[in-house]
Amino acid sequence: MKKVGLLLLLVVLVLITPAMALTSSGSYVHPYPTDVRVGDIVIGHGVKTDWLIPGYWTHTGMIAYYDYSVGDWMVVESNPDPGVALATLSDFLSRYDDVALLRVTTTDSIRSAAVNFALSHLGDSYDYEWWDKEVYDTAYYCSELVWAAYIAVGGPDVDANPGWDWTYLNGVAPQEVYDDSDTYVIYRDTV
Ligand SMILES: [Ca+2]
Ligand SMILES: [Ca+2]
Ligand SMILES: [Ca+2]
Repeated sequence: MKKVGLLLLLVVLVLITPAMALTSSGSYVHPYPTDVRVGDIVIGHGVKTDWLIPGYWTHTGMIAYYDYSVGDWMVVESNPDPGVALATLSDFLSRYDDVALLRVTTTDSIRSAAVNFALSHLGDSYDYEWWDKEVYDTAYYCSELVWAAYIAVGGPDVDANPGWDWTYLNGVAPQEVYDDSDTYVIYRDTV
């Protein structure tokens, strides 16, 4: 009986630990970033997908434009469902316990061109081939889209390990975008 009680306590602890950082609506609360620019890269750490994605960071997207009717920045991102699509920055931030905003060391015109490339792929499907990356494709995983958008328009290579790597193979993981010397952190919030 004592063992069952201990086990129960453990289960409860495991259940409440991530839940403590959640609001009643089941999402994380972060202060809204004040310094946001078109082409910035937003990155998140998802508790649920942590085991699956190599590196600490699990998802990334790109700041596309400010939507005055919504009153929020829009992020272009690729997720398994529905593929390449738009989300509000508020929604993006609410999904992750740890979030960061990265700025790419380049010009504003390259940043806008990168966004236009990503937007031209809206509706493309998700790519599960994480071990590889292509600039011109009809399927992208999250960090592949961000990386391809900058490469396609003559911007910097935001993959910290452009070639073969034992952890990331030939792909580009959110962690590699975070680690790359062509990006720097302008915002970070951990719940
Ligand atoms: Ca691809
Ligand atoms: Ca680089
Ligand atoms: Ca890489």
